[in-house]
Amino acid sequence: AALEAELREAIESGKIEPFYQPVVSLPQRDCVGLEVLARWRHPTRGLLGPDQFIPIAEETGMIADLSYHLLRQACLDARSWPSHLLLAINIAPQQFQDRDLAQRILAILAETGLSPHRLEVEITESALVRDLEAARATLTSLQNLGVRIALDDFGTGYSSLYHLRELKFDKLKIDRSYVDTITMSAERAKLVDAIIKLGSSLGLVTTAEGIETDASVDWLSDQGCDFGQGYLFGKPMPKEDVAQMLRAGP
Ligand code: G
Ligand code: G
Ligand code: G
Ligand code: MN
Ligand code: NA
Repeated sequence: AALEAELREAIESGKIEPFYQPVVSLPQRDCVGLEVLARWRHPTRGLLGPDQFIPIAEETGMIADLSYHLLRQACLDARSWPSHLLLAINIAPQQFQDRDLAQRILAILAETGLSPHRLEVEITESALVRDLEAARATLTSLQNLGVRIALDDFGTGYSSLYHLRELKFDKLKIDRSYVDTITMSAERAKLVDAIIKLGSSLGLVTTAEGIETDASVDWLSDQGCDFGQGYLFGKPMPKEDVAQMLRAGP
């Protein structure tokens, strides 16, 4: 309960900060975008990760405020990056119950001056199960204005062909629990290969998350995976480090 009150104050005073993790092309490893990952600079507990406050924000109805605050900040930061770089942001399943989600996101893009073509929204399938028609309407409004939609954490949770059939996504993100084991387990590798092929046959680009080794890069790009993300290319970092990375090259 104490943390809840502190979280509310932190959101309002801008202490929830966007960190950014590079997304790179495979096999070239050119940075093509950055994913926003929330961090809380807590005055006494140090830098807190999303697992320590996103669930609280979801339970207490603060997740929407938190997300819109982060999105606004991230759009302002992204405006100073080269214009080919995409900004990816996570939207919680619960936010899909807000009928104004697409309008709110588009209003923030307009207010900050970031082109919708530079934004990618990452959702998990839990966002789709409660009300598929509402989710379809939200996704379509965003896509019609040029925002891309990525299906995140694919391979965990539902991983339903039904969702792939019923909704049009732009990208599949393969969960890191698969990626870090592909070079150790032949069975995992076959599943990852199947996800990449499934994605490309449906016209979706694929990103593998959690890449930590050169061997994974080689294997994934041989299978046709388009993009990668992971500590091998860069950890989530504050905007100052992004600016430095972009000056230096990854
Ligand atoms: O479609 P557009 O011309 O804006 O694409 C710009 C660059 O972004 C291209 O080089 C393409 O390879 C890359 N790209 C296309 N789709 C995606 C995507 O969904 N995510 C990311 N990160 N890059 C993409
Ligand atoms: O950043 P890692 O660095 O610990 O993030 C863990 C998970 O938390 C990510 O996989 C992502 O799904 C979730 N996450 C991170 N930032 C946000 C955010 O701003 N909003 C939501 N809904 N989830 C986030
Ligand atoms: O949205 P979500 O699953 O997509 O975000 C990525 C999460 O994975 C963040 O918590 C981030 O800190 C973490 N992460 C990113 N790259 C790596 C990696 O190479 N290894 C591991 N173990 N975690 C990673
Ligand atoms: Mn994500
Ligand atoms: Na993920």
